[in-house]
Amino acid sequence: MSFLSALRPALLAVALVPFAGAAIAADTPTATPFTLPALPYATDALDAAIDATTMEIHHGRHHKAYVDNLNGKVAEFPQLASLDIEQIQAQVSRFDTAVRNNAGGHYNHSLFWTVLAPSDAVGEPSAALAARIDTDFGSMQAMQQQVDDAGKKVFGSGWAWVIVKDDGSLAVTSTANQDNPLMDVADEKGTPILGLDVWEHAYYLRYQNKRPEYVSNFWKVVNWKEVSRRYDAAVSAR
Ligand code: MN3
Repeated sequence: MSFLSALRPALLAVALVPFAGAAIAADTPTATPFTLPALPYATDALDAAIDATTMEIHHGRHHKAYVDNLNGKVAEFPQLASLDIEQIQAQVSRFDTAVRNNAGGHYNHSLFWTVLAPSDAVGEPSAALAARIDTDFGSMQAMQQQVDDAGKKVFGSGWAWVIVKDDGSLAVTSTANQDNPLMDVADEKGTPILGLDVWEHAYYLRYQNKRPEYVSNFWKVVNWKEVSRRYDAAVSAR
């Protein structure tokens, strides 16, 4: 596969525009199809649960590193450039451990920022999501307890998730490292609608070893409008 054919069409279009293309030397591999999304709020906006310094480092350094490292794998695996980040998860076993870790890290954090919101703007679960939570867990409180338990029991680094399974039901699961339930290698697969990052980098500055306190405060900043939107999208896509 030639280098140019590996580029995403959008990038190719940019490269073919006169003048704009002049900045991209044809013989220089500069394909960086993955980009760090901006935070949808200020770094101090989640202070009810997460301090500004943690947000700055977590987004600006940790997430950025996953994006940079994933872009750094495109020369070795040119097909990455023609896949979106969800598609990569679904076939991650075709690639190496570095792609698995960094594509997972990019997907997971991109989801994480959107399912959080300032505590005065978190909204409520939609009627459809609330009903599904009651059906599958008995109550919101019971679902939160399962997520808390999943987050606390992750040994080392990982994530707790609420997923929509193929049959439309909700489940709580956890993954190690930067794995997620979209991955073809996941033990329990589904579409994540809420993710809780329990890596120490997500909470250590404020909470040190008190992961349960971080997990408890996490619920103050869960963006129910976005979780509900993701629930609707997952159910519609089935
Ligand atoms: Mn993280």
